[in-house]
Amino acid sequence: MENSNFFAIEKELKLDEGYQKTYKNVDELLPTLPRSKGWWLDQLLQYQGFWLSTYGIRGSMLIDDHFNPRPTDIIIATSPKCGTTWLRALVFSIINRNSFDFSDHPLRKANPRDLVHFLEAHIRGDGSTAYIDGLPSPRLLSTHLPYSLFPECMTDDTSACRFVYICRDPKDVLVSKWHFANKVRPKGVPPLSLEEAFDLFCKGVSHYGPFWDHVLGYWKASLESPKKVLCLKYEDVKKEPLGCVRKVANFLGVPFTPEEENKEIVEEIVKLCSFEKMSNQDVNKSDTRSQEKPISNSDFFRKGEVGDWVNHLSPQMSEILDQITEQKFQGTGFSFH
Ligand code: PAP
Repeated sequence: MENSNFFAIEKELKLDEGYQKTYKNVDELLPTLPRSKGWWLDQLLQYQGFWLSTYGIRGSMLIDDHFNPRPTDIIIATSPKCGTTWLRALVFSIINRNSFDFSDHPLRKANPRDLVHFLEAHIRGDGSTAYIDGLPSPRLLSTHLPYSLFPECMTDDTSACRFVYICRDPKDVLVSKWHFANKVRPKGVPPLSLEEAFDLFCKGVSHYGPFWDHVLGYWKASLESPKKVLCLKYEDVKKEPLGCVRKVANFLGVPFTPEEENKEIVEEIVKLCSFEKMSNQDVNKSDTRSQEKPISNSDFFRKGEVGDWVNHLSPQMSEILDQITEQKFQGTGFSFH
């Protein structure tokens, strides 16, 4: 969500020349980009092939110019509504499994987005990278940015930082996104109809979309650099949560020891991060929204099911989406089945 005064406040801070230059470049670029209707408050702008809010574009340009990646960085990457909250919780609990007791775990008291920082947002904080520069290693950072928008120093084979990506059947993504949009649209703005959401989504006009190009960027990177990028599917994590948690731990170089297996730590993690458990934590039931936090914790928990699209999309809509998906993924080796 945009806060129109935020950028102005940042610019009032005395940032060094390098930042001033990036902000100037952003200012000059934004008016030149193609625009389309947004899903809630903001318009979406087409930047390097993807539809982003001004917030995302600014974040990407700041990352390009000022982010200092570390070899130990773990980037949790998602296209919105593919399981960001879930993956943040899973990776956080895998990485920190020796630091906390499961009966008194931070995930019982905090929403995952307060534990795993959103890279595009925190890159600016006070307008600089100071906040994320100060985080201890290994840093867990979350992003919605497409893989192609990351600088080479993060994506080339010489950099050791890793990306864990999760994607989901676009029919469920559309339905989840449509519900979310209507929850967070400002009061007084008429609801977004499912038909309109469907049209925008199919045209690729959704946050960080086209959805399919987002998936393909990470999928191809996972084939080219399997040690750097791991691609998961929401449906697989639902079906085989234990296997997927082990896979993520292996990928991140922190496999479960036989002792941990005996103590059923993997089972504990899966239970702690399950939709049922998380959506019932008091902190995640909070539906308080404010100008600083326009999206409440409870907005990230709806049904958490595979295939809920069937209750919303017409057979024709689902057929069209399946056709687009088939065409886009043809010959890539990727599919949702
Ligand atoms: P974001 O990308 O905007 O941060 P994200 O967390 O990816 O949102 O999406 C929310 C979806 O994940 C919701 O899906 P639904 O609308 O189809 O229900 C939400 O219910 C689901 N979700 C949240 N937490 C979990 C979880 N622990 N397990 C499974 N699904 C979850």
